[in-house]
Amino acid sequence: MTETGHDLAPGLRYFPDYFDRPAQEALVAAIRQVVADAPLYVPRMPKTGKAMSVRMTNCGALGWVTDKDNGYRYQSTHPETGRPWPAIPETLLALWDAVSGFAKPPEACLVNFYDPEAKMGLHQDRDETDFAAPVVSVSLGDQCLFRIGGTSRSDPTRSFRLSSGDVFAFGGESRLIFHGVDRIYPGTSTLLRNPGRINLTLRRV
Ligand code: AKG
Repeated sequence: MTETGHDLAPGLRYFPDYFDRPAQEALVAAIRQVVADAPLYVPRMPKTGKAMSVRMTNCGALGWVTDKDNGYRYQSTHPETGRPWPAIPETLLALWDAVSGFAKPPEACLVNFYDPEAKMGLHQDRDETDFAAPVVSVSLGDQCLFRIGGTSRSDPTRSFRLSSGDVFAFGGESRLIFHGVDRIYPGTSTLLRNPGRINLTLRRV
């Protein structure tokens, strides 16, 4: 674990290589258990019902979900199985304690799986009510091109190639910055059995 992060902007902290390879493997094993209990599903955009290219699940008391009829929201159960979400793995709770600077624990952990063609458009994480808490984000598996901007959609953006084990924290003045994933670089990591990337985001809701 590397707990020295770089401040990229006020409230925006980047911890390259936070998790070493054994820690990444343990985290993937924990996420496999989450997925066994709460399977990945295809989220759909509000109103249009268009499928997102990532597949998703969650762990924690609440999970972020989206569908055609009810849109973006947090709920306490999996949209397909109806079961409560599994608990957030201990390693992620420890990560939150180490990097969030926030006393209360995370309530939600969104698990995004990107296959080599998947991407995520620039957006803000603003379905939460508590913007005092940061969002803490973990990358596992193949590298991706991660883009961040400012708090207005028209602000200039910059891009980073994120690698497996990297951690980002968006808090304070950067809590509502636009961010997204422009592409995956398949074959750049041997961590996962198949090409692709897992992203985990810890949040207070
Ligand atoms: C989100 O889940 O809101 C994200 O922006 C994920 C970003 C990532 O995959 O690094």
